[in-house]
Amino acid sequence: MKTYNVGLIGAGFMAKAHSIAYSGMPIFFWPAPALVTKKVIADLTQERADAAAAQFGFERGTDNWRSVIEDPNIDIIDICTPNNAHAEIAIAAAEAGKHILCEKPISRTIEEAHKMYHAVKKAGTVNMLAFNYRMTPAVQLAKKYIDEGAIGDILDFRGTYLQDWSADPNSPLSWRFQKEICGSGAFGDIATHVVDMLRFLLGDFTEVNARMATYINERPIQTGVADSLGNVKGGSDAPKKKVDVDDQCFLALKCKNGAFGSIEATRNAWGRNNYITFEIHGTKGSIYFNYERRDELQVCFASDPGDRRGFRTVYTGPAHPFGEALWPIPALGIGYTETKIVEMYKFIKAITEGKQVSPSFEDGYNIELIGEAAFKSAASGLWEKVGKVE
Ligand code: SOE
Repeated sequence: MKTYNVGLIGAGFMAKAHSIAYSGMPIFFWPAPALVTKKVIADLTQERADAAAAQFGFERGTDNWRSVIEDPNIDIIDICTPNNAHAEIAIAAAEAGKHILCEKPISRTIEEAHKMYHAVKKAGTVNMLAFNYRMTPAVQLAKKYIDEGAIGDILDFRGTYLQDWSADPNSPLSWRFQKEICGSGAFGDIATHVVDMLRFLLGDFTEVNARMATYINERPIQTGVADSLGNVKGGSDAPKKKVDVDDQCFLALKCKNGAFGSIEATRNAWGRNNYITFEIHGTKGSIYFNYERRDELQVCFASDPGDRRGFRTVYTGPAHPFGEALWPIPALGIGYTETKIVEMYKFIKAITEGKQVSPSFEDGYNIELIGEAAFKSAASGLWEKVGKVE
């Protein structure tokens, strides 16, 4: 069986998820399309890289990410850094002819997304963006219902991504609140996941009318490099710095297929943890998904007799997309890890078969274009057209 060597850059929370996925992919998907050897992990210091290598199962650590890209034995570059490093690393990796898996969002700006897209297009290597939630079997099942016409023509949709890890004004100012590093706040960090899922389910968006708001205008400066994702340590007397990204975004969207709907996101919604939902209404029925109950898909069919009509719950299992490879009984439980393992399976399969996979850098660029139109609309107050990949 073919084995690919991976070099992973950035040793935080996402590196943990990707590392488990490299190991878990052949355990679930056997025979695997190929195996992956965790060769080298890079981080800002040698000490952190060595610690991550030991914890995540890499052969070695390095503080020099360029050496990973220059290494001819490395086939795959996996980018798990904050957003400000995506473009530089991805472009260098593409120029070195590597396959690339990159964490979302694609970049901080349209200019970066444009360059990244053209670099991978020129390289002709497999490129993937880690929008993992669409890999959830229930989301894939929703796609099946829609494509089969089971809920008819799509009329409208609403999507949410609500979390509360930054609702406390004393939760630290990590890179996720600094425009220079992240590009945008709630939009890039979490709304993009819902945009990806709804694009996957419904197709392209053409116009957007958006509102963006920042409620917590300054936060205590984070100590240390690791992102604590809001875990408050210390009091409010720590020195503070300005937040220059959106806390909350609300997008009204028009879809190419004629449907109309909304997407909203915030990381300040007390009581909501990873509340990723969508509800889609069609002429023949409706579909509802909530990631916090990710083994379930709720469906309602207009054709059911009036006295029985209502949402029914389908628990995903072996009969559903990726189900045979996952667990043998419905509702044994899909977790975050499984979504990452399915993502990894699709990525490695695409490399083995020499085919491009979705979500690709092109998808990421499209989502960045939706963001560009949304921020433009928030400033103008008008409907703005979504630009084209060029
Ligand atoms: C923080 O909001 C975060 O870690 C996101 O960056 C991830 O993409 C999301 O899946 C979990 O929450």
